[in-house]
Amino acid sequence: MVDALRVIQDDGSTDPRLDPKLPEADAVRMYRGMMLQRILDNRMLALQRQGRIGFYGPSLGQEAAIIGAAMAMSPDDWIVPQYREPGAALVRGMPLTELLCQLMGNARDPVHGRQMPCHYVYRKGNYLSISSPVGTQLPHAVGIGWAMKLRGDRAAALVFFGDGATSTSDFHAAMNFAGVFRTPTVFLCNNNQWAISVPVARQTASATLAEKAQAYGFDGVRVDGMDALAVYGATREAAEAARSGRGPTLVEALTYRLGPHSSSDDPSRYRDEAEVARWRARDPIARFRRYLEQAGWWDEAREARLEQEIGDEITRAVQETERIPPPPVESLFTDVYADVPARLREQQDALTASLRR
Ligand SMILES: Cc1ncc(C[n+]2csc(CCOP(=O)(O)OP(=O)(O)O)c2C)c(N)n1
Ligand SMILES: [Mg+2]
Repeated sequence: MVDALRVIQDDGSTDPRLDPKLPEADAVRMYRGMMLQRILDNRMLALQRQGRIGFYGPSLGQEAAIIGAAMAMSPDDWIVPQYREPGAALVRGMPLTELLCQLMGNARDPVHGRQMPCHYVYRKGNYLSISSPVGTQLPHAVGIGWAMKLRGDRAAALVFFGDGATSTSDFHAAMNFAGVFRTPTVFLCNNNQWAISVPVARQTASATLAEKAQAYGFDGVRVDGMDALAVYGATREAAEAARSGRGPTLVEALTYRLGPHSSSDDPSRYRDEAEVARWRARDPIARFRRYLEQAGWWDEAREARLEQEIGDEITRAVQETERIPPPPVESLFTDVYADVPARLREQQDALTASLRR
């Protein structure tokens, strides 16, 4: 069905020429990352419907592309996210409660409730804050890579973006600069077939998105994005090329956005349920589970234990996060100016006085 690089077959067996031969612990960690992302999505969508968080953007169907790519990167590399990759932040070691604090915009939210929900940042894990306008993260990632190259760091920057972002001028600027200056950039395009209600056929007249790399003078590769090992292998190769001075690569991961664009969207208004069902049959998590089972690393009991463990972990984190109060009102005035200007100080004093009354 998909003319793209593929490692895990439908029955869970792998192509021996392409299998990255992950040790059991890494393979299980990859599965856990995907399961955590999926269970978290379901729980957060439910919390949003209950009015306990304001907004959520799920990754349903894209777990393999997100976790596979994130796990292919080294700790010194940077990850520049789009907005659908909390799973990648968790791979980087972001504590679940910190992620939930961002979603709730409370006093322990690293960005003090000033970002939109789902705009995670995890500085300790080299995970850049999200910028909302589509495609703007692409030049940021190329800039990070360019800085690394100038400093002589042996590291790469991975940037996530969608099929819709390939229509932006920032995509061109980033790809062109990366090609000319051979920056250590891994462009990971999650082609999930839709940009909210606009299908990918309306974004481009090219047969693939991967082939766009050719025009910028570097390699593009198309992988089955429902196959975590295919994404992992292609991203790892691209990251190694980047770190060793061979410049950027574009990886197009063919996926499908199985869920709504966000908690504010109803996709049944613009797309055919039969198309969704066709892609649902290729579920990346079910396929990876078959691979684990074939390797003799998984069974019903381990599955049940994992689900229980992740469910409990999320429950505990939600309970803890919901007890944290909102950011103090005075924080409105912090973090912007090193020396607060007089007129702002006046407003701050007026606010403090009025709060005291
Ligand atoms: C410049 C800009 N235009 C429009 C929007 C509204 N918007 C948010 S996400 C999105 C679609 C992006 O689609 P894609 O790049 O395919 O990513 P996906 O959501 O499918 O992961 C749009 C149009 C925006 N955030 N920024
Ligand atoms: Mg898309």
